[in-house]
Amino acid sequence: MLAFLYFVQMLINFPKMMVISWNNMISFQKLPSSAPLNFRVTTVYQQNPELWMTPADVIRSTVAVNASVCHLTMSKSTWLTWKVGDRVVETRDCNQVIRLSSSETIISVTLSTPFKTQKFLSELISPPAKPYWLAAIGDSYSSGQGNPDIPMTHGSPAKWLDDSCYRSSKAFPYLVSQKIKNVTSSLSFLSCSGSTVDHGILSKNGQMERLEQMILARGAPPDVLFLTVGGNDIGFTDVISMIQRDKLNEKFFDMRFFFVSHQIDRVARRLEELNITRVVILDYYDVTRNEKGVVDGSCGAFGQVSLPNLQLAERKIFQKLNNLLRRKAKQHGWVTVDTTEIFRTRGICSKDSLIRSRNESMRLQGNEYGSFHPNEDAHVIIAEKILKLDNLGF
Ligand SMILES: *[C@@H]1O[C@H](CO)[C@@H](O)[C@H](O)[C@H]1NC(C)=O
Ligand SMILES: *[C@@H]1O[C@H](CO)[C@@H](O)[C@H](O)[C@H]1NC(C)=O
Ligand SMILES: *[C@@H]1O[C@H](CO)[C@@H](O)[C@H](O)[C@H]1NC(C)=O
Ligand SMILES: CC(=O)N[C@H]1CO[C@H](CO)[C@@H](O)[C@@H]1O
Repeated sequence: MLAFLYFVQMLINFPKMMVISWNNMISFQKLPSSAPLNFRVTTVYQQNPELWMTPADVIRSTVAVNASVCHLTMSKSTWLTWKVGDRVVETRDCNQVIRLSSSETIISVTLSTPFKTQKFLSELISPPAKPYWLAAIGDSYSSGQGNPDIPMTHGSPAKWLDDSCYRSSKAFPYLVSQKIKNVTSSLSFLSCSGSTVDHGILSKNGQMERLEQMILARGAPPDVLFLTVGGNDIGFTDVISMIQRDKLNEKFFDMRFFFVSHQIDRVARRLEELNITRVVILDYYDVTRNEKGVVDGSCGAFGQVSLPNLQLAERKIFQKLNNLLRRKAKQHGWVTVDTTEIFRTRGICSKDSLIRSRNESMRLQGNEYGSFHPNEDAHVIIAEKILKLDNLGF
């Protein structure tokens, strides 16, 4: 008889149990104490971000919740049967960590004791799990070149999220997705050291194509996309080698700038086709300034280069590229991250440098490819700056 009354009361209370709030964590409305049964569900802390590198990752994505009836008084012999979709777990534990895919919206639990017929069923509906989706495409700047996850030691090579792309969990895209408050995040980290628009970003099986496949699997574009592009297209390595040989040819670079401008427009067109509206583009970090904010190559990092040549390159190439990037960002409605202040006194010859030197690169990763890239402190500062941007929903 008592069981029957409980059952009736549960039916009466059932609609209340569906009132839920998903704002910060899944928290189901607390039911009146007269309610015979309710369970508490909290999100389980998950390491952010979940890496989404293929469509399968996107589809498999889950959120872990902790469903608990530990606050109810139950006899020790009670069995709990948790049910989500086709999955059934029988346990004596009063709580259960359950992974929900975005299509699963109902959790139920049945309590049963061996000799009594009491059986209480409760079902709660939660809206689809929705991680904040970040994507990063571009070159070594956003891949985190120069900053292995674990530096090399005697006998074992440096460790990276991906060693052919020099992709690092110390890079700003990863740091930003790690630090997003109160939501789970996923990151499609596609940036790859050495990428240009033609080789890496828009090429066949390139970064944009891989992103497109994930967008199709998801049925929606990423919430925000980070982009670092232009440095390899303009040919930063050529710039350095030309100023070393005292052969900086402005005319040659004028043509390159014309080409890079066109390449960025091609990237913009693809992003538009994919309905990616929130694009954050970073200008290039200035490697040339010392602690006084003055262009300085005297520490030898640039090799044998005259100061006038370095000043010329700084003005006619590095700054000019950043002006182009800012202009393009404005034209395409992208958010720009201006790093001028960050690197104003912290170039490679600064006493307080934020740039990897060749020696550091050799020591950390066993080759020189990391040199001239922002170091891990720089990535932390850039990530902080991005997290403070308005209108990104971080
Ligand atoms: C789940 O909830 C129960 C009861 O509230 C708690 O004791 C347990 O530690 C939680 N488990 C996790 C993984 O959060
Ligand atoms: C972008 O949006 C348009 C219009 O809503 C839609 O037709 C198109 O399929 C979308 N593209 C992708 C890749 O989702
Ligand atoms: C880099 O390493 C080389 C060889 O180990 C050394 O001779 C040179 O002084 C170092 N340069 C700097 C700037 O520390
Ligand atoms: C569950 C969770 O992460 N809650 C956090 C939401 O954000 C506030 C303010 O940043 C934190 O205090 C909570 O811990």
